[in-house]
Amino acid sequence: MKLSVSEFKEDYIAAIKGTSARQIEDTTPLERYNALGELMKDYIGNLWANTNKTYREEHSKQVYYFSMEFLTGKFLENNLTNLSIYDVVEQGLKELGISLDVLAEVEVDQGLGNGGLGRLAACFMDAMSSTSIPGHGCGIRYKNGLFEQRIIDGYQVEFPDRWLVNNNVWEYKRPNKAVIVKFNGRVDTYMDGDTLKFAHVDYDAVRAVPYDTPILGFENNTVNTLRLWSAEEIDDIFDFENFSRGNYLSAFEKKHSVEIITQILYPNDAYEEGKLLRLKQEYFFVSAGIQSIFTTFKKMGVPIEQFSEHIAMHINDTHPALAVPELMRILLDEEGLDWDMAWKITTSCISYTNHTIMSEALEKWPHFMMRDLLPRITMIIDEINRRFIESLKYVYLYTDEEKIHNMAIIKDGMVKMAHLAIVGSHSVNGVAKLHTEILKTKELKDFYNIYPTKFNNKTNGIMHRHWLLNANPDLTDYVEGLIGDGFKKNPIVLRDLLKYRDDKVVQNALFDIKHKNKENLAKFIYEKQGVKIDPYSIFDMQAKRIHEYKRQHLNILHVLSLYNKLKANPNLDIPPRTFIFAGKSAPSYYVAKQIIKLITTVADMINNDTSIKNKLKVVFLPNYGVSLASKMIPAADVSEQISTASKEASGTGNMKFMMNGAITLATLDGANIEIMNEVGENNIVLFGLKDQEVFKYYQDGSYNAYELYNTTPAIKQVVDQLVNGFLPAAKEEFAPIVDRLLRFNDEFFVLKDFESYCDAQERIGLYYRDKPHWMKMSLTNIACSGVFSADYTIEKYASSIWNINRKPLDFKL
Ligand code: H53
Repeated sequence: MKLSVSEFKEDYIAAIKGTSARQIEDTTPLERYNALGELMKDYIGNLWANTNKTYREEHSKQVYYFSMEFLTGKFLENNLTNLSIYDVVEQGLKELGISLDVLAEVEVDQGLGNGGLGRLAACFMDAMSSTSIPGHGCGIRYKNGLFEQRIIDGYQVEFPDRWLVNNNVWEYKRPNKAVIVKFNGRVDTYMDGDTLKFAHVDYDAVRAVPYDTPILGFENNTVNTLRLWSAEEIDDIFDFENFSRGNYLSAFEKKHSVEIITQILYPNDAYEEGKLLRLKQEYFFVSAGIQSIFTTFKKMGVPIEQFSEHIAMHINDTHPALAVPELMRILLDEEGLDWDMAWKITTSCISYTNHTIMSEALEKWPHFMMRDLLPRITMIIDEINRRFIESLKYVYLYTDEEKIHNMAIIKDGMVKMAHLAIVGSHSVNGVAKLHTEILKTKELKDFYNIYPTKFNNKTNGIMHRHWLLNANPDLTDYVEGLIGDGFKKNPIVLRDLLKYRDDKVVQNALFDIKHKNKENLAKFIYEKQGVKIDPYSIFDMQAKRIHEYKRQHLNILHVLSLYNKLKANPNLDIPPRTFIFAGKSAPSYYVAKQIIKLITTVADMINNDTSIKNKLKVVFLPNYGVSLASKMIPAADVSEQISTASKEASGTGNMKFMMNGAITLATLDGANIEIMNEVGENNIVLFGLKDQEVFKYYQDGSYNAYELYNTTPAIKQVVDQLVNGFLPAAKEEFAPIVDRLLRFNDEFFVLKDFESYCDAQERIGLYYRDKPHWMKMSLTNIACSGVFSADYTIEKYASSIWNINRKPLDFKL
């Protein structure tokens, strides 16, 4: 938008008065931040209203992205960038004696997600707006986001994330758009003429109130909506009779039982606990979301039979899979359609993304639990299942009972949500090429055989404007100076950098930018943790959820082996290295928490040992989230993407690191393979088993971790050090980790890949010492990262799944 510094200052002074009723010099940073937020909302408001008006008038097909998680982080800087007023606002504030950086720090992360899945949803929101696709998010407004992680005595300790205490300036509460969601009760049947009808009666009503956040596209005037639902009390839920009899507390009980639904985000990534409250959350936001979609649809005045020509609904993993029976319920019971028509509309509307093959992450609900909580929905699922089994009997001519049993939606008293999602949608996609291949050939093979055209791949993507433009402004400016600003809208243009691959001036400049980012991070680490790290050392980072399959323990075992080498020979000539870890463990995942304790214990030992002459440092940065990632990633030299092959569906951190010039140290897993294909094998460092080898070992059982440990001194030494008193920790402290590696035969092949990983690390050291070689690799990574922009990913979803054509909006602010 067009805005001069003086116009901004005038607007801002008025906003300060309007929001805080104080003189600017008397206001706190929070008041200043809120005033800026309100002003931005004013700027955005016009565009938002215009976008909606255009969508309405043009009957544009809308897509609704249903996700339990949206890990959006902060909005201020993104919004400034997308309105292209960052510099004007920074200058205007400066003239008023205010630092934009300080205000940006006031904003708290909107941490309504666990990790990759939630962050992907947030990146997709930005990408839909930025590519002018009419796409909106539908999720839950949790009062408590993902817990705050602190490290106390080396252990992870969880604290609540009360992100709403200071209000959320970006959202609009829309009480007039509230809807009722029904739980429990029973279903009565009755005849209406010749038709059998169903009535859900004696239910508990919960009021779902939407909070809307504008999602601004990059310099294109498009503003879509992220709608998050909150469970709130309704007057008749509050028990006045009880209250007036003096039972104050119990009068609030019902209110509490309603509000609890959106109190907390379950802190598990890729693991399902199967709790009733979680099922309630799932139905709550799906039902509320679909009801509000119907309200919008009705305003179009289009016949219901054409619903799927105007509406697409995407389900992010199986968490929103109840969209299938909920849409059926509305079409059957409220719109009066027959089953076949309702089913046709439902399956043409809904599409599903699978994010994992790990069995512990695949959702199943006890049928009895679902039937009590959602009686009508469960009836519909029963009927979908019955019809599906009938169709399978026809396909397999009743010969393969076992296959039919395994593919059923309801099996052994459990409702399998992935099966429901596949049967009820027209598209099933994986999130990286390898992942999709594994779905087709292994995990979902039977479904692929009967529905081959449903399956497709959509490799994940990232919001390059955040991870490059916002997070790394110096690199962005430099790149712009070399190749122009086309990459901001069309990041594939970053490839133009390749012509500078051997240019020493460019290499040195890129080295200096990285070095400055490293100095900033070193300063931050020193301030936060008191640990001094050398910005000339290799910054080697593993930042992601802590999980055995992601193998942070492989990384720390190598650190231990490097330490042993340095102890044996303090003059060993290696480039100094700093290993930086960050990530949260699910609170109930004991081994993962012990891995954190192992990292912090090794860190304490190494960082305090002066005999190794500062050649090695280890840091664990607490409370990993979008903001911390934005500080870390621009400073990384090495990106650790070392999951057991086949386990990481895609990964997206890998893309963010490469875009900032880090070299990926990788297994051939998830999107690492596609990164390798982009940059070439010379610009990535590979190691470890391949997916087929992993499958073979699982199948033939020929891997024996204990034997490997006994016959490989390098492995034996580090594993023993975990439990022989070498580490400054109780002797039994790390026994559970060793048990997983030896007694339980190392499910994730940590020991099997150990030597290959150590070799790869050695290569990293050699390459780093050859600065021109390293900088050439680094530049190649930046140059080839553009294809991983979520803009491209989302365009593929839009054209090949949602059947939506992008249409840039042409009004101006
Ligand atoms: O989803 C990411 C992938 C990543 C995968 C992750 C994920 C979750 O964060 C949570 C549950 C789940 O099943 C999968 O682990 O590989 O990049 C986005 O697709």
